[in-house]
Amino acid sequence: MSGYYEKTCTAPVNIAIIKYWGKRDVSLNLPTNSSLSVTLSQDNLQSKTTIRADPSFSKTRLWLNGIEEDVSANKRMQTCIKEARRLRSLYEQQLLRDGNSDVVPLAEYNLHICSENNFPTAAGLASSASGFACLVYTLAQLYSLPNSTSELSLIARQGSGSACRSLFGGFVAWEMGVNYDGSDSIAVQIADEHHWPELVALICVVSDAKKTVGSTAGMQSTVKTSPLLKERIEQVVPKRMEEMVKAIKNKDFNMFAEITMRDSNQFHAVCLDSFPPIFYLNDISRAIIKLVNEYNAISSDYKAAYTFDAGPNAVIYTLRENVDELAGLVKRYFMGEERGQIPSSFRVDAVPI
Ligand code: 2P0
Repeated sequence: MSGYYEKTCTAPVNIAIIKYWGKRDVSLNLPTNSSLSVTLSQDNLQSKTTIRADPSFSKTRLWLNGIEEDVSANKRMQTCIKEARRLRSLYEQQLLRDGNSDVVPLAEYNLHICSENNFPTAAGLASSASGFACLVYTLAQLYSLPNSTSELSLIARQGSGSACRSLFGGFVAWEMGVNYDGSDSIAVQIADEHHWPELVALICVVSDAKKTVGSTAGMQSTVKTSPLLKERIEQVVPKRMEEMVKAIKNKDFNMFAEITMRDSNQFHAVCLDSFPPIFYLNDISRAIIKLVNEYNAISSDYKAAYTFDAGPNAVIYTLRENVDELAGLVKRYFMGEERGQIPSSFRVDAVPI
């Protein structure tokens, strides 16, 4: 057997509107609550991964944004590769049972994996989500796996929780599941990327700096120390998931906006309720919240909805008809002559769904 097999794929970033924060099983990445996100259009923020399988490779190697990393030190990456290989092995056995004599034993070959993002990795814009989704999707393509996207989401989830949602476009729920082995903790598509074309995300990059508290460590601290988290996962999120699905299906921006802002607020509230407290928002983030509230106050319906992940950068969802007005407002407020303490790296980009 000679020659190599290679695939290149891309995967997009997703921004949660009902946040994942808390793990009930750290090694399997099983969450304490379900979550829901919007996948942004591929062209703007994406990971791109090329994987080559070659019988002559002596070991599996990995390059992230052009720099070689030690795969053996990256347990989550190894888990994803191991799981994809296991599925490929099963598939090869199936093909052999079906009488195919020319099955390539790809599961045995070592891999060279090159992955890069077209946005700054440190900007806190869900690079692990698009990165692991891309790794798993590219492996699935390379191995011609017959598995469904939700089945593949089980693997991506073990790389990074939020990555399971980036395997679908549009509006995606990650159902927390109840099984101890995580077999029902999967991503499902609520509506596809064509469902609500009027919806646009304004990405406001407040800071390129790496986050101070990593997501995994932050979540573990919150699970251990925050009494408010219990209230959130038992009393708040289940109802919110149902309401958000309705809002999306009905394209009800008013309902969508209120739940999005409330859920971002509560996620940062449980961070503050952790002990010691975790702060992800900064003064500019809070000024963005104030600006969106003031913008919304001028009409009877919401026209914009902010959301913040584990960092100070804002994503503001709005409808296409308001994009120019809102982006103009943000730019005047944060990028004008009177910018004061606002860093020169501040920028705002409109990204379709
Ligand atoms: C989310 N975040 O739902 C939430 C909102 C940040 C705030 O998922 O440890 O990188 O890899 O499972 O997915 C960030 O955490 O954490 C995240 P791991 P992940 O998008």
